[in-house]
Amino acid sequence: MSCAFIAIGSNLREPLKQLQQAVTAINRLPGCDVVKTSSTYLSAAVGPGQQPDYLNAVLQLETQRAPLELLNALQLIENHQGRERKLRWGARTLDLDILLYDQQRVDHARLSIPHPRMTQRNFVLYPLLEISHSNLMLPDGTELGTLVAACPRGELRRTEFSLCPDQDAGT
Ligand code: A4P
Ligand code: MG
Repeated sequence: MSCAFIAIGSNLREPLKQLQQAVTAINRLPGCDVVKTSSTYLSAAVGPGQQPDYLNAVLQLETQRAPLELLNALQLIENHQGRERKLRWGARTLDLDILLYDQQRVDHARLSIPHPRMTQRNFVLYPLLEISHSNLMLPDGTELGTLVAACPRGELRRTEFSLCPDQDAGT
């Protein structure tokens, strides 16, 4: 069993519902259990043009899926929730990024782990810290606490909305 951390984000079509639906869908994937969910965080979009604010969170998974198999499953969930890929960093109903997968490094045309931009993003680092600990280590030996200390919290705002798996799923 491996441990993976997934960043989830949405800034279109009821972001909270998108994130809740995604957590439920991930938790239902064979060979994947969502073991922790962070709070949700609001932040201004990093990207081109005027975009709505994002709602972001981080999940911890226990998974039997290999990294690429996990990516394939996450992309199907993105597509199922109406993800359109017109513009890099454009507004989206759902983005699912694999941040870390055990202590593995993956350097594949379709998959880079650790996620290359995670170290600079407050909307990734603060929710990750909430569900892990400051001595969580990246494969290069950097500790999460060091990254957080170098990344201002800025306008990132924790909300009261929660993302429990199967919430509102009618099960
Ligand atoms: N890919 C490579 N590595 C990974 C990985 N570790 N996890 C590939 C997931 N996918 C990975 O992603 C493009 C390709 O990256 C995928 O086909 C996959 O094979 P995408 O989701 O189609 O497009 P994207 O998300 O627009 O591109 P990118 O470069 O991944 O964007 P980022 O860096 O994820 O940024 N602002 C706020 N406030 N909150 C956000 O969540 N997110 C983004 C997206 C921009 N601004 C934001 C936020
Ligand atoms: Mg993405």
